[in-house]
Amino acid sequence: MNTLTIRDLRARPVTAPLVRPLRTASGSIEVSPLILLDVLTEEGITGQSYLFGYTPLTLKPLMSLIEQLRPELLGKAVVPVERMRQMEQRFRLLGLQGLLGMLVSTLDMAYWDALGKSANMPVVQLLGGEAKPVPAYDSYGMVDPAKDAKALEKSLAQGFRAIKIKLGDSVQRDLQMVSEVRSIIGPDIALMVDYNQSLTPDEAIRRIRTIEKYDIHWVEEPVLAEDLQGHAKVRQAVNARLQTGENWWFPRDAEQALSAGACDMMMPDLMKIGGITGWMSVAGMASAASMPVSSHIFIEASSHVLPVTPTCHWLEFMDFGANILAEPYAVVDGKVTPKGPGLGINWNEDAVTRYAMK
Ligand code: SMN
Ligand code: MG
Repeated sequence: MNTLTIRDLRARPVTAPLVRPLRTASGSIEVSPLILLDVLTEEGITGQSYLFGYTPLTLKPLMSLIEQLRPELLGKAVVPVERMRQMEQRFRLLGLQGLLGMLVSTLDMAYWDALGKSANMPVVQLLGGEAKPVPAYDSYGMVDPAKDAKALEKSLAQGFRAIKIKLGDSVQRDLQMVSEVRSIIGPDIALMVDYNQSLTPDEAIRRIRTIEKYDIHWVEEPVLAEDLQGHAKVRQAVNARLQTGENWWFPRDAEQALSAGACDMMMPDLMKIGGITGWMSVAGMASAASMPVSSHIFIEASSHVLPVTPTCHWLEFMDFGANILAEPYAVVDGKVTPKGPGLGINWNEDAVTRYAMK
């Protein structure tokens, strides 16, 4: 395999409709604000990945950041570990968080995609693994059990064996949501809940105790993501297992959460943890700590890294890319199988034109 050289970057902002708008205790997401990134190489291979901006207002600043960073990457080799080192050194004074961290991680995913395409292999295989199916859970926002009963039944009919819902409304609403969803899905389906950082540690302890009887598979981000001591305090006080990680920046944040005893399981986000390169070092830490690892959004790339994660747990099925991909990833029998070459991503050009950010 010859080394690839970066010839250019192409970035296109889109705001695509969501298959299922997302309501959380910390705000709603009505559209999917994405930057579609192409890393063009001298050799003719193009690495692709997408960045999820959370809100459309991040897209213009990100486009400008890409334009500014571009000259520093042109002519460089597509060697993800070296590019990560370059970014760490270049931005040591500023730090790699926020929009810059998202961009650096997204670039990393595109490099890995290019390498996979160049080797004509799915990325999972390049990482030393097999393209095997990963169990997925269907990820909902806050639900209205009466209105959403049909959707939940459909999830089960698709083969999902686990469902996540968002909590953090009033205590009564939360209790009602959990008890009604549990009765719709029955006792054999794993039920996860996510408070999206909305509670104080004391509130979290009280409120989690009221839902524990519904057999909760994990309780996610009950308190502020960066409050590692708060997570640890809640974890000590309740029976349910604590899940967190989607807001960790790069592998060092994972290490700090582990040291603080903040969680029983983790769910790093590829776009915040340092892309595939960052994920792989966290996978090592998690394995050494015997801690289950699930993914956060980014279905496509996550399906490639989970099979090479020794303590692989669940893939989150929340689809922000469905409407701009030529062949969105599907769930078969409740599982997602990585596709190649690369990350198995191709843009649906008609959709990209239709949903281009105005
Ligand atoms: C979530 C929050 C924001 C965007 C996507 C997903 C959520 C989750 O916390 O875990 O699914
Ligand atoms: Mg979450």
